[in-house]
Amino acid sequence: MKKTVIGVTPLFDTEKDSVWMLPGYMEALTACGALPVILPFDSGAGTLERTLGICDGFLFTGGQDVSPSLYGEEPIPACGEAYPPKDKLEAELFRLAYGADKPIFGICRGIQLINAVLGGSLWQDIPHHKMTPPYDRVWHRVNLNVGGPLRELLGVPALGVNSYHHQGIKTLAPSLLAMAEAPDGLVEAVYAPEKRFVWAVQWHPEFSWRTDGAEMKIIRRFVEMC
Ligand SMILES: [Mn+2]
Repeated sequence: MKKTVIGVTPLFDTEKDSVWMLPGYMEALTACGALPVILPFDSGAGTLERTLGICDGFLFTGGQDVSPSLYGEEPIPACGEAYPPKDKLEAELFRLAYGADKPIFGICRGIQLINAVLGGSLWQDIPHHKMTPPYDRVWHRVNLNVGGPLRELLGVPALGVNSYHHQGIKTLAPSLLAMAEAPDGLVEAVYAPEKRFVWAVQWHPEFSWRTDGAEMKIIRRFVEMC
C-alpha cells in the first residue's frame, strides 16, 4: 500500500543553530500509517511547488511566536521572539497548499499562523493557558461547537485538552469557523468550511495521542483525508 506522505514544517533552535523536531508529531503520524517528512526552510523558486507535488498533506507545527507583522501589529514586550524563516516558509507553503485544497492540520503555533495568514489576528500574550509538564494531562475543557466537524467526529459536547500556549486567536479569519472554544471564550480549534480538510487546534495532540483516544482520532482523520 502506498503510504500517505505528510510534510511537517521544521522547528528551529536559535541557541543551538539547529533544525529539530518533537518526536510526538512524527510518531503520531507514523502510528496512523503515514510517512511524515520534515521539510526544509528553503522556500526558493521551485521548492514549494515540488513539495506540494510530493506531499499529500501538511502539518503546521508549534514553535516561536508568529511575527506580529503577519497580522499588521507591532510586537508588545511580552511577545516572544519570532523566527522569520519559519514565518516565511509557513506563510508561503500555507497559501499554496490552501489554494490547491491540500489537507492541512495546524497545531498550537499552527492554528495561529493559519489564522494570521488568512487575515485574522492574535493575542500576543494571554494568561492561564500555559500548563506545567507533563503535557499529556488535561488542563482545561473545550466545548465543541454544534454543527462543527470536530463535534461530529468525536460525538461528545466537550473535551479535556492540554494547554501550553501564551498566544491565541483574537479575531478569527473570515474564511475560518470556530469548532472548539475554551470556557474563557478563547477559540481553540478552527476549520475552513470551504476546504476539503483544513483543521487546526490550539492544544497539543502530539503530547497526548498515546493516552487520549480523542486526540488519536483527530490525527487519524487528518491522515485519512490526505
Ligand atoms: Mn488553552
